[in-house]
Parts: sequence; C-alpha cells; structure tokens
Amino acid sequence: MRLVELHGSRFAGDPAGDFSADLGVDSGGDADEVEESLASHPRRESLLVRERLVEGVHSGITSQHGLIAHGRGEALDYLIGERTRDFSEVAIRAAVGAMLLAERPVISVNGNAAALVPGEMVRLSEVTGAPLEVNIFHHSEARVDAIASHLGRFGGEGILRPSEEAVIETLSSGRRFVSPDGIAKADVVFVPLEDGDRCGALRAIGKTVIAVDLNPMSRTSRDASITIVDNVVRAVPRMVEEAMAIGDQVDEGALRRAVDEYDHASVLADAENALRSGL
Ligand code: PTJ
Repeated sequence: MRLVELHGSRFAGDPAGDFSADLGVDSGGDADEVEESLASHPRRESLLVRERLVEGVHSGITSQHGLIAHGRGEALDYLIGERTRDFSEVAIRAAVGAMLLAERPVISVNGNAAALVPGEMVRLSEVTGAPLEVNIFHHSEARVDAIASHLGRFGGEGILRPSEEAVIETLSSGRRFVSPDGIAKADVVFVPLEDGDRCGALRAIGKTVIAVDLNPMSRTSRDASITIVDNVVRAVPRMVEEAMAIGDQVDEGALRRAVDEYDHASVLADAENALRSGL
C-alpha cells in the first residue's frame, strides 16, 4: 500500500477553511471591487462563485460552456439546500479512503474546477499524494497552458498534461488524450464536475472513478464508482479536511471500511429524493 508520506507535515496544521475563502482569480483589483459591491447582497456567496467562473472565462481557463454547466449546477444546489448533506459526507469519506488506499491516484482538472477550487485541488493533491492532471472536454493547448499555470500560481507542481502518447480509444472528445504518467496508469481517478462521456470509459478500462456532480441522475453520477452529490466548492475543501483529519494516523482498516460501506445505489437514491422533495 502507498500510504503516505502523503500527509506531509506541510499542511498538517492548516484549517481547510483558510484557503476555501480564496477567490481563485488572478489578482486583486477587479475581484476586490466585486467583493465590495456585493457586501450586503443576500446571494453574495453564490455570486462570488459565479464571478470566479466569469473571470475563468476571461483568463482562458474556463470554456463558455462551463458557465452553462454551472447554471445547471446552481439550480440543483438550490434544491439540496446549498449544503453538504449526509449522502455527500458518506461519499466524501469513501472517496478520501479510496484515494489514500490507491497505488496511483490522480486528480483530473477541467476548466470549471480550475476556476472554482484551484487552491483546494492543489491541497488535495498534496494531502493525498495524487498528482494533478489537466484534462478538458473542449480541448486547446492554450487552455491547457492557462489551467496548468493557474494551478501553479496556487502552489501546484508537476502538473500533468494531456498527450497524444496515451489515448483512451473509446472516447471521441478531447478527453481522450491523457498523460502516460497520470490517468493512463492510475488505479483511482478523481473527476470533479464532469461531462458524461468519460466516466464509463474509465470504468471500462478498470479504473475506480470518483465524481463530484450535483446531478445524481447524470451518466457520470451513475457510472462513477463513488459519487459526491455536492457543489465542488464545498466538496473539495471537505475532502481536504477529511484527509487532513486522518493525518499521519492512517488506519488502513478504517479507510477500507469507509470504502466498503459506501453504497452507490443508496447514496444516489437519497440524493435524488432530496432533490425531488425540494427545499
Ligand atoms: O473545461 P472542459 O472543457 O472540460 O468543460 C467542462 C464542462 C463542465 C463545461 C463540461 O464537462 C460539460 O459540459 O459538463 P456538463 O455535461 O454540462 O456536465 C456538468 C455536470 O456538472 C452537470 O451534471 C452539472 O449539474 C454539474 N455541475 C455544474 N456545476 C457544478 C456541478 N457539480 C458540482 N459542483 C458544481 N459547481
């Protein structure tokens, strides 16, 4: 087992909340102005999250389609009460367990995740030992560069990139190009906020896939091995917190129990019930 040197002392004392407040946008002026102008707005947090994505589009990180995807996510998030529910907590524990137990875990980053939770993805990589790999649906080298540099500004190192040397043949989108040192070899792949075409393809070649998706009925949610039905802006910091709480006192048995006790069908059913019963 690869259990870690992972929880290097580096972040052992960091409360997850400290970095979850980062705006995740490239610098000050505009973001500060936006923050100030929304100071007393009742939907302030939600609007600031939107702002990260708009900024992500401007800086070439996020695709315009990412804005549409986020709008759908917002509607679903509203219905689950914009909080991390019990069905998400169960999945978060299983997800962190699976990542810590994996031999070669990897974190796949797209344009939305990079704009929304750059610092948190870097921290998750550090506390789980899983490298970050850029993998995008609407592929362009410029966007891969922009995402990799953005993660770098948040402390990300050794960011893996898509490559023509390793291709998932069953996919037709830009997601087919993967890193030979990352997704190609990984046993566990974390894919926050995914479009529907890849999860099944990764499962079919034997990978354990962990997804974050606010839609428990999506193909991704159904095809994943573990699905966290929650907003990435809450789920990823919670995963970091969970991994840090385990810290150096790794109990392999407890991690395995968290993975074994995870019941995919019942988590998705609970999430769907929560959505259908509304607020
Ligand atoms: O950066 P790229 O090119 O890889 O493109 C990324 C997007 C997100 C545009 C692409 O993967 C896409 O088109 O995704 P879909 O098919 O719109 O699916 C996105 C899923 O994520 C939907 O089920 C949304 O409900 C869900 N979602 C949106 N925002 C969030 C979310 N889930 C969790 N947290 C969110 N903030």
